[in-house]
Amino acid sequence: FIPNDEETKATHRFWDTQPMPRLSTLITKDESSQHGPVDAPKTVADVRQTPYPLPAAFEWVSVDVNDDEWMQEIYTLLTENYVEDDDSYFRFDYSIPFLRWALTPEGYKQSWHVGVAIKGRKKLVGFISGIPAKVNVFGTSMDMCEINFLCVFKKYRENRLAPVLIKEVTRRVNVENVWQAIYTAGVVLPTPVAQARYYHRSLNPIKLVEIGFTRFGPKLNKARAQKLYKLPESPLIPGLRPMTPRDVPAVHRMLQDYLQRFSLYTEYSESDIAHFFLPQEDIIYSYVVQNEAGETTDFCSFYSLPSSVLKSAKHNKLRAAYSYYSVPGVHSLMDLFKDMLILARANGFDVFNALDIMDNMTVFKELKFGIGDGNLQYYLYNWRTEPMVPAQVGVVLV
Ligand code: NHW
Repeated sequence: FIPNDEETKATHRFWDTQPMPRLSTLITKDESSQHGPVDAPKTVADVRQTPYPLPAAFEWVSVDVNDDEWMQEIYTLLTENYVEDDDSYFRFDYSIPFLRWALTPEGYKQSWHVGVAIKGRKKLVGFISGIPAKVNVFGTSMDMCEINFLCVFKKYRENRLAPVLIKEVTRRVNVENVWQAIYTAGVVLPTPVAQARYYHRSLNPIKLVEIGFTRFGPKLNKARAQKLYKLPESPLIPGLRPMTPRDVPAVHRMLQDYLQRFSLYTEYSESDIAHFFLPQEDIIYSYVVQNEAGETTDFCSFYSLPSSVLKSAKHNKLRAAYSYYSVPGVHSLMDLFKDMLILARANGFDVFNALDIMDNMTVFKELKFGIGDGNLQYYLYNWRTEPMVPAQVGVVLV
């Protein structure tokens, strides 16, 4: 990843104060080959004990995700204010059950679910979340925090509330003796470790055109598009079936073995495997292949993340499936992806999205994925390392 001139020269009032390598230094091999924390090591005793100050009208809340009213608040904040595409055609619409799933792996901490509320009211104007994760970077295994769902209510934007949320979550993470974090974002900030790109596979091409997600190329019309993207009714790999609790140890083994080949990956515990991969409708879809001897040989998974459709008279929701983790064994990644497309279509998804990370790039052409616009940057907080190409990245953040 090489930042462009504009990105290299941009000044960042907040990010330039953070323990991140400078964008302009990334390209010098000398500095980038030194792996390690950017900040001088600290102890919990060095960490500020009190929350950062907020404007008088606001207060901090550690959101209780088991409280339905607070979950509804997070949902409303995100569904009205979270990530949109550049032209505001779509906005992510993470469901409440999905958010609960994403925020509560074993060992999660309520204090890392950080909200800014209007004082004395159950009304959120900002949010950021962290969950614990063991992350391996070029062979070094670290307890990290995985950051996601940073959001500020539209009306309160550009008031430097985001830096306060980031500093406060950092403080709460440091208090637990954790000093590194991983996160992804569309924007280029100091300094990505990798830059990935989304690819999209149409499952319901007509709807995708109607909502402005895609356009028919010069040689396509409705009938041709339907024919081009047509898929079989049911999966083709014999013995492919939904994952069950009994598959957890086998999936754990397969995934851990497989992920070790990447320069950046999560070290899952068995409990994480059960939490993140056991199927839940409209959240996570996981499948294993079992051979005639009863052995589990392959694994594949995708998650459900719909978007609100903002500019269509005919549709208000885009149902998108996102490739999660897959482990080829007896069958190829191509065949696993093909079955995921079939299953996603059968489950009513309109599009199947995947990043060009891991070995995903090898399936896109044959399976008729098209390249998306915009990149997804991967970041490590307070960890200097070598830049990676997407094929070295083995982490998917939902
Ligand atoms: S990326 C999704 C982020 N969310 C959205 O895009 C939702 C829609 N946008 C908003 O809600 C996945 C607001 O625009 C946000 C910024 C809140 C984005 N990451 O308050 P100000 C994640 O959740 C910087 C990091 O005035 P605002 C990952 C920006 O460059 N920084 O802006 C999150 C500027 O700093 P600079 C971002 O528009 C990772 C400053 O914010 C950013 O009202 C977080 C301006 O602040 C982004 N996506 O609110 C980091 N977008 O230096 C975690 C903008 O350039 C770090 N900014 O002046 C690790 C923490 C834990 C460490 C533990 C050891």
